[in-house]
Amino acid sequence: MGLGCNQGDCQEHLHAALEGLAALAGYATLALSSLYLTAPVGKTDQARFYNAVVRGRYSGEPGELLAGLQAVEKARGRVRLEQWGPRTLDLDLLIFGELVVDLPELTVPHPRLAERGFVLIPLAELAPELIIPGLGLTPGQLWERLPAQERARQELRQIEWD
Ligand code: A4P
Ligand code: MG
Repeated sequence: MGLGCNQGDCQEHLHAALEGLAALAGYATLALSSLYLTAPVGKTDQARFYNAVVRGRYSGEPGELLAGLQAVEKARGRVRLEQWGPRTLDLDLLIFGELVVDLPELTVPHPRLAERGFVLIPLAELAPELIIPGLGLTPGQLWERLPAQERARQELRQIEWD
């Protein structure tokens, strides 16, 4: 899962998200990446994001996990005002084992994962050898494939978890 926040006390929102995830039935967290402060991608005139990635095990269906993620977002007061706009908490389902899903409500692997350092760099920490289903490359290879200028623009900075 990808975790993002750029509104309010992000360390607090992200810690609450991790607790919310841990409380989902059938879900267990296996590993948490470092925390990164990152320049906004997509809609660039907004505050920097705090981003991290968690790896977990889930015993149910991907659609059920997505519903669980949305319930955790909602519990943190997330209101959807604007696509790609500021948010207290964004939880994205990045990868679900070997699965490739392309439905209106759920695309896995996450469709924009390959252009996003805030996903690829923390993912590379947790799973450097992972070949991303449907893309055939590791997170590090996908990152290296991006133009150097774009990588620099994303300004990934590793910071300490509180
Ligand atoms: N959806 C489909 N597939 C998925 C998936 N794999 N994981 C659907 C999660 N959701 C998925 O998402 C809109 C709809 O996507 C959901 O109803 C779900 O059915 P949303 O979270 O409601 O809306 P959003 O997050 O505003 O839009 P979107 O398109 O998900 O945006 P992203 O891709 O999440 O990007 N820059 C930095 N530096 N760091 C960030 O974290 N995040 C975004 C948001 C933009 N720029 C950023 C960051
Ligand atoms: Mg999202």
